[in-house]
Amino acid sequence: MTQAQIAQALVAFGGNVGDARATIASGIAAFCDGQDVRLLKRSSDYRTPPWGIEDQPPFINACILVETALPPRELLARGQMVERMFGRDRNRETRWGPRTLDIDLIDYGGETLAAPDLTLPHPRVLERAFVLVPLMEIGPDRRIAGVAVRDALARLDTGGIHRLPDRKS
Ligand code: A4P
Ligand code: MG
Repeated sequence: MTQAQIAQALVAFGGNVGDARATIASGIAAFCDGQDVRLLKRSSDYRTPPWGIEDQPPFINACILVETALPPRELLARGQMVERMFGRDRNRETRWGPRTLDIDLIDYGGETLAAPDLTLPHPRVLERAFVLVPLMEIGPDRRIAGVAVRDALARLDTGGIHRLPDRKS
């Protein structure tokens, strides 16, 4: 019997339409089924100022560390399926604009890939405090594109990013 390759991946969740905290909680539960994708760590939720297009409501962001037997493109497809489950419709939105749920693959086992449908590590992660602040909680020493999360974050402005208390379940 061949053993599936197991990899660790970092995955970022964000949203700013509707009850984004509830959507992210349900989205993480749907993404991590405990079989193909196992949740190892989850950051707190953060309220973050909008990046890219500033004239839109604040986002809620969180990051997770998972263990998975899925190859990178299948993990991406799983994220896109979960985005659709929570009402995301790419045809009706603008790049960097408001969305119910955005799921980005930040890192997959340290692999590098540069294809239109999937770039690894995520190309804009080192510029984004809204990803790096939650990542600090789950892996400050993890290296992304050769840079430790804590060092990448030290270069950025974290103003306006607030950790939110745990939700009552
Ligand atoms: N794609 C390529 N590489 C990846 C990857 N590593 N992970 C492709 C996920 N997707 C990847 O994504 C566009 C295409 O990127 C996909 O078809 C996929 O094949 P999308 O989610 O449809 O489009 P998008 O999200 O509007 O564009 P983009 O550039 O991915 O936007 P971002 O980077 O996700 O930005 N401000 C705050 N504070 N918090 C946020 O969460 N999010 C955005 C969206 C803007 N501002 C924000 C936040
Ligand atoms: Mg995206």
